[in-house]
Amino acid sequence: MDLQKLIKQTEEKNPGQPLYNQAVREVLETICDFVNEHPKYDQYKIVERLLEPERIVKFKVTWVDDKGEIQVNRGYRVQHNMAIGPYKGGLRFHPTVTEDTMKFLAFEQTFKNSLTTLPMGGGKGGSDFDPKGKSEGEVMRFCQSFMTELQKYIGPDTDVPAGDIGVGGREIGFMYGQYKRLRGEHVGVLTGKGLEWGGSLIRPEATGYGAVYFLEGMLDAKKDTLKGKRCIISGFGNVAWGTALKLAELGANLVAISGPDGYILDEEGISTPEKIEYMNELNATRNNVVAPFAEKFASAKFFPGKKVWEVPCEIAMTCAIQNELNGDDAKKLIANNVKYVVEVSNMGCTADAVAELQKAGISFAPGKAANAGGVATSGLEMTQNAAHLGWTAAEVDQKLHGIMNSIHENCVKYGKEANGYINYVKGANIAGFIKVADAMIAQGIAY
Ligand code: 2IT
Repeated sequence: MDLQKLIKQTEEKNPGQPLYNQAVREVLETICDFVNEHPKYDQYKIVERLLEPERIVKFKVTWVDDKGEIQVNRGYRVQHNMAIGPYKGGLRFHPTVTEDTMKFLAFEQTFKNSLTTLPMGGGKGGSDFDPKGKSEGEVMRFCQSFMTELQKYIGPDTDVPAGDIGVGGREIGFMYGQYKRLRGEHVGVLTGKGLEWGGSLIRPEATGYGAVYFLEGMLDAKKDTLKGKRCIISGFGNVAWGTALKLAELGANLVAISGPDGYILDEEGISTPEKIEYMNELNATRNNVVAPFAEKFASAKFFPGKKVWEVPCEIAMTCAIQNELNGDDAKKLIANNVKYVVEVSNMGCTADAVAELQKAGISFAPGKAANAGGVATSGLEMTQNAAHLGWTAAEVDQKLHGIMNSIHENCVKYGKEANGYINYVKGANIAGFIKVADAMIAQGIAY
C-alpha cells in the first residue's frame, strides 16, 4: 500500500472531517509495513475497502419539548464493517456529534471489536441531541422518536447498538421500549439493558474494569504493580466510575477526576464507596459539572477551568471524550514523570500527544485496546440473550478479564519493537486488522 497516497485520498474524499482523517491516519501509519509484507491484502484492496463505511444512515429526529415546542435533531448510524459479525457499537447523544464523529468512532469500533475475540462487526450511531438540562419526559420522547427511525436499520443479527456518552441505562430502556412496541419482539437488539429485562451483570462496570485489567497487563510487562500508584483520570461519568471502582479495589491511589468545568484533586484519595458512588449521582443530574464534588467532600479541592493533566501522577487515564489530552498536556505529564498513559475514551489523545508519549518511552495504550471491555461485555450480553440465560457477575467478570488479557497479549505480539518497547498502538491496529481483513478475503468481493 502507498501510505502517503492513501492518506491524501482519504483527506480528499472526506473533507471537513478531521476526526475521521485522524483515526484513519493513525491506523494506516501503523499497519503499513505489515500490509506490505503480506501482498494478499493489497491484491484484495483490503485497506482501500476498509476506508469506506458499508453504509451511513442519517435521519431527522423530531420531538416535542416540555413547553410544547417542536425540536429537530439529527440522528446517525454508521455501519462500518460486518465481516466478522453483526454491526456493534454505541449510541452517543452529545452536541458535538456530527457525521465526522460517527465515522471515526465506527472505524475505530471495527478494529476494537475484532480485538475482543468475539464475533462483532463495527458500527456507531447517535445524535447531536444535548441531554444537559432536559427533563426525563423530554429524554423519553427524544429516545422514542430516535428509535422510531433507527429500528428500520437494526436487529439482533444485523446491528446491535448500546450506550456511549449521554446514553446510559435510562436511555437504553426508553429506546428498547419503543423498539419492542414497534416490532413486537423482545430480542437482544440493544445491549446495556436493565438486569430484569435481558441485561448482563457487570456491563455498567465493564469499560472501566476492562481498562484497569489492561493497565495491569502493561504494569506486569514492566514487572511493576498497581498497588499504591498515584493515578489521575479525566471525566466522572460511567467509564470514569468503573475505572475508579477497580482502581480502588486493587489498591491504587486515585487522586483526581474532572469535568468540563475543571478538576477535583483529593489527596485523601477517591477510593471510598461513598465518593465513588457520588460520581454516579453527579452524573445522573446531567448537568455535566464536577464542582459539587468539592462541596460534598471536605478533602476535595476544585480547580475551575483547569485540565486535570497538570496534576503530577504515575498513571493517567482519559475517561471523557476524544482529543482531550493534547501535546502540551503530554509534555506536562512527562515532565511530572508519568509512567503509564491509558486512553479509555475513544481517541482520547491527539496525534501530537501520542507522538510525545511514545518518543519519551512512556507505556501508552490506545482506546481501541484499553476500552474494549465495554463492547466485549456487550458481546457477552448478546450471547446470554441468544441462549436465553444469565451468567453470574463472577462468570462475566472472569470472561472479561480473560478477554482483556488476550487483547494485551495480541498487542505485545504485534507491537513489540526491537528495543523492547511495546508499541500498543501498532499492536492493536495490526491485530485488529488481521481478523477483519482475512474474513473479507474469505467472503469474496462483497463489500
Ligand atoms: O465505544 C464503545 O466501545 C462503546 N460505547 C460500547 C459499545 C457497545 O456496543 O457496547
